[in-house]
Amino acid sequence: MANAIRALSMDAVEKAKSGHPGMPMGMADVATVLFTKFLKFDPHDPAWPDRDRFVLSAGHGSMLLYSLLHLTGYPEMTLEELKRFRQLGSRTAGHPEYGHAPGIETTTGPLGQGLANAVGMAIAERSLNARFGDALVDHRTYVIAGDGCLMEGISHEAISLAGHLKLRKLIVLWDDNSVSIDGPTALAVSDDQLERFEAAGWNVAAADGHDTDAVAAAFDLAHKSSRPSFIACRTTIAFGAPTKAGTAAAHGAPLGAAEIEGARKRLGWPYPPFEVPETTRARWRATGGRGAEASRAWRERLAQAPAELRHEFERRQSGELLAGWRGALTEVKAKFATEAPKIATRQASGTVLDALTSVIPELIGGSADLTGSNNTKAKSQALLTPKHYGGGYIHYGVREHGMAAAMNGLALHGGVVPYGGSFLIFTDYCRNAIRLSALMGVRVIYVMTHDSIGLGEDGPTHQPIEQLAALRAVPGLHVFRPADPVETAECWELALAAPKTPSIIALTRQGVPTLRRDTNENRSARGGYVLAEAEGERRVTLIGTGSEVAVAMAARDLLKAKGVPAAVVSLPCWELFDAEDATYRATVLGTAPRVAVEAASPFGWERYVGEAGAVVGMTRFGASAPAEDLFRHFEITAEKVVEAALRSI
Ligand SMILES: Cc1ncc(C[n+]2csc(CCOP(=O)(O)OP(=O)(O)O)c2C)c(N)n1
Repeated sequence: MANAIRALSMDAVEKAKSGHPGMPMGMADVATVLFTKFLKFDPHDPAWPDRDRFVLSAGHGSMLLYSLLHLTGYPEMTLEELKRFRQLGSRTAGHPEYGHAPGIETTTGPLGQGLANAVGMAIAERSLNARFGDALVDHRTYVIAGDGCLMEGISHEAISLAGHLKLRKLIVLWDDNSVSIDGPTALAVSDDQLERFEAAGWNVAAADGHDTDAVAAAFDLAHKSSRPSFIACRTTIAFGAPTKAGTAAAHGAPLGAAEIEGARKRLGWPYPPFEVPETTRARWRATGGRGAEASRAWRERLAQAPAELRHEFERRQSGELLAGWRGALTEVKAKFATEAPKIATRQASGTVLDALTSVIPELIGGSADLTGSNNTKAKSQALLTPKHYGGGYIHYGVREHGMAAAMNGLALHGGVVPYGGSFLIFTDYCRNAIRLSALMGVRVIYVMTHDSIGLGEDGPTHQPIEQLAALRAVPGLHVFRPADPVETAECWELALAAPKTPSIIALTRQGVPTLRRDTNENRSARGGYVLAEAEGERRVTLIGTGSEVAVAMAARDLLKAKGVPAAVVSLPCWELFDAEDATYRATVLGTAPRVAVEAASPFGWERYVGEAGAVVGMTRFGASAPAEDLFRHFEITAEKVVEAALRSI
């Protein structure tokens, strides 16, 4: 059965003239043990919520996954698809892509991400188990990780968090083949991985990855552990290849006709390319059929569960929020508008969360050790800990990248809605995970506070300059920068209402005035709108986001005193604004000259202000000083906006 994986993998890579045959051939035995004996799955019910999750973190070995999905009978993973490996429009992309075919649980390829996603999946499982019980939620998360995954920094964050949270249903299978691209791993790494995982609180074991009994015994032990488990599977990369086995040459290139012929001989696999004999196919199909009874029994348990529990479970799985959740926001918005507080938008966000957590019980919040700064913990939230997985708040520790990737896993698992906080500057520390949220289209909400020089004394290391531009460049990511408490509530509403889009909510540390007094309509929903129309014929349009909308409003007053009618446009979300029709955008932006103001890199603002317009922004790094001094020093002031406006009209 393992040889079927090996043959399909080398054949597909050969046909595509590109790909990674070594890893699938090396891990074929381990994967066969996992799928034939342990993994709970049903190819005909691939979205079965209580299935085990299988994550191929070493995504370059994608043919391992595709072969398994094909052989076990996932209807979409046909032999044709294997033959179209790495071709445009196929389900068999170079690296596994979430959504391309059932059975692909996450997009992997950037090494280490899958491992960290799996931590999130395992957290989601424990969380839902605490809420819905063993009858409905009781599954494992398996990961195959390679040397590369374990060398990546993110693996440290992931395994440390998993050990701390005692995620006993997480099992990592390490493809311990001592080879990566440059050659033997000894060139670059000397870690004792078993000791490393043990130090992080894991149960560890080692097995010969080609001895199926030994691998199975390690699984049995792992299932009994009260900790997450790490199984080092000693393997030979490209097992079976006569000259390339055990060498880096087999990592990422087709083996070539002669080597493949030699491998077929060695493995005792005399069949032509892409052919799997019926007896072997039948055994794999039987493996695929193993889970049907379990999934049927599970559906029966769900059907027999108390109606309220069942409906809640089904609602959460669908990703739909409880009817009426927006009502909680309506009240908060109305209160903001009436009381018109001058508060930081991070504080407004905290108030919003206090209102949301009771109406959206599936929210799982957290912060990378900045809870008090990010205002991410709602008053009612209990901590999610090994003793209480039912809690709704995670102290992720100083692990931004691990947090972001875990949130992807939480969202992918389903049944929960993750949000997590850090400083906006540290989006750079978790950028790849943010990018993958967007690539996969999952609802992950990043609460990123301290969004400009307005954070003050912490200085230029902490003051974002280019981060907004960089995040706005990510396709499919909504970057919100609300101007005041009302917009903050509106942006939260928009982030939650987009089940397939990740959001960044960039929030201030410093207080901002409440500018909006109308709350009937979510005006942020169109991305940008006229906050204050010019009194008289518009001579200039001032555009701002976040805390600089108040700067634009002050500039508008100064211009008015000079007899220059100016409009102020708040632009909290470029992506939503760009999605509006041209007429709306033209009406908002107007035909008068435009001046943008944002305490960040001007990069990208040309598109709104045009050649003739001006941008008041940051063209260098910030400095350490009180916020008001910095705005003056860097000339992000109403007076400078007025000067720019007068120059441009
Ligand atoms: C973050 C990241 N960096 C670099 C790469 C490029 N890359 C792909 S596979 C690989 C080597 C991985 O070695 P290992 O995990 O031992 O895989 P094996 O050689 O056993 O297939 C590298 C550097 C990547 N995919 N992701």
